Amino acid sequence: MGNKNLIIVIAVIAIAIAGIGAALLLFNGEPEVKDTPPTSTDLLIYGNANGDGTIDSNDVRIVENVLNAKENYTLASYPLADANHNGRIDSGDVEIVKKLAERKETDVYVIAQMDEDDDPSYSVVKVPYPLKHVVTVNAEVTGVCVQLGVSDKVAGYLSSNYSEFELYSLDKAGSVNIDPTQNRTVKEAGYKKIIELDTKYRQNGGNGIDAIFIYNTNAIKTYKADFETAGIPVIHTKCTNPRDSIVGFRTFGFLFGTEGEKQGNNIAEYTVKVLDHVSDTLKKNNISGDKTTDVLVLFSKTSIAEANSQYTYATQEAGGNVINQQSGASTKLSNEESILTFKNPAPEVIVSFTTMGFKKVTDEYLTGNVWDIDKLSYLNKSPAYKDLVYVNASLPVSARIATVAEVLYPDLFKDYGATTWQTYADNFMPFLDECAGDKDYNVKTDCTNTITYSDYQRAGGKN
Ligand SMILES: [Ca+2]
Ligand SMILES: [Ca+2]
Repeated sequence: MGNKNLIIVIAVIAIAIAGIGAALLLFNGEPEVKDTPPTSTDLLIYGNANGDGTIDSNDVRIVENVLNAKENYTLASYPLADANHNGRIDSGDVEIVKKLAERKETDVYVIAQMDEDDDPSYSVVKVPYPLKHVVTVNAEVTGVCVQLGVSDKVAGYLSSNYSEFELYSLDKAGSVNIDPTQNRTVKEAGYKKIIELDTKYRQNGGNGIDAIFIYNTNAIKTYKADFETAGIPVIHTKCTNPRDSIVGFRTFGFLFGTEGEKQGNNIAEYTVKVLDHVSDTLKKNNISGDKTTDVLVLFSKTSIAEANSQYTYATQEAGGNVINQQSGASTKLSNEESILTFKNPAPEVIVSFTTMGFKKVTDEYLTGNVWDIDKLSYLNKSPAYKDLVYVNASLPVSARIATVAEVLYPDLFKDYGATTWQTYADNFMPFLDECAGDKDYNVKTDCTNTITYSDYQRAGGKN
């Protein structure tokens, strides 16, 4: 063995030992030192001074160093060190970050995930840690809580169109539907029910409803001021946007205490793994530029996805060239011409995201809702008419992207949609086994993930 090789071997062993040392230290609760000022953050919580994916002794040390004006430690470099969010560094920041590092009860300031045009007064929200009772409005955020395994913390949810599979863990935990007549917006009945729940959970010195999770401002519309008066914080999330979901699952998982934190981190890591696999596979096969598939992205059957829609992002992460990147609000297809405006380039595939729950849809649904109902008939004017694929919008982010990647590049991602979804269901939604007839949830036989034109024909569709 030459000297050079020996040095390499020693270096490798040294790294391995350092790795073991770091692992042992982690096991004993002492994390490796991470003191560099953050350029972005994996966990949107004030007190996460170094911006990594957790709050630990590193953050405590940084906040103390900033407080003591140690060289190179300023609030400007470590803006998240302001744990009590009062614009300056003080002993209150140290107090909060120490409690968070030990996962003890405290007030915590969380950064909301919002669209640019959302009300900036929502951008930082104070909530009690850990969250014990929340309300979720919108299927997106309800799904996140279910996937985080914190259904027992969801005092109430709003939705009218869930299947019993999706509701299983919520029903089992005694969570209530705050207004079965509404799907995405809190109206009077829902507002009253939330206040009722808040009163219930304030008894015996409780905090009441710790937070309402929403997907967009439409969710609570005119009730914003009323919830402020009632002292119920509202948290925006963009948890179904691929990249936002990674930070979102870490952040909102963290807020629910150690179990939610663990599950949120695992989901975030799995999502990163799937996104990396898709982009690596595309890169390895030189799929870029002209070689990408041109896609028209629809949702809710006749709506054209806008540039910052969760569906546009999902399709782009799956390697699609989205041809309908219009700015502003999503618009509806209204006539034959509206589908023909997309011709330069023309779509090779139309991906249409439609909420189908976690169950298999019936042939009647397939023939009655897909392609041949009157208002959709103009879809058959598109040159990509028979290349329209409905993708189940209920699928979690990683499964959704894997499924779209398979739709767009079937040779490169054969079976990847189903294997990703099955892995996700097995690891993060074990309750689905209890829903399945044979007590073993199989995404291929128990769920409809996509509907193609040939599926439609097989079911008896004639258009
Ligand atoms: Ca940290
Ligand atoms: Ca402060």
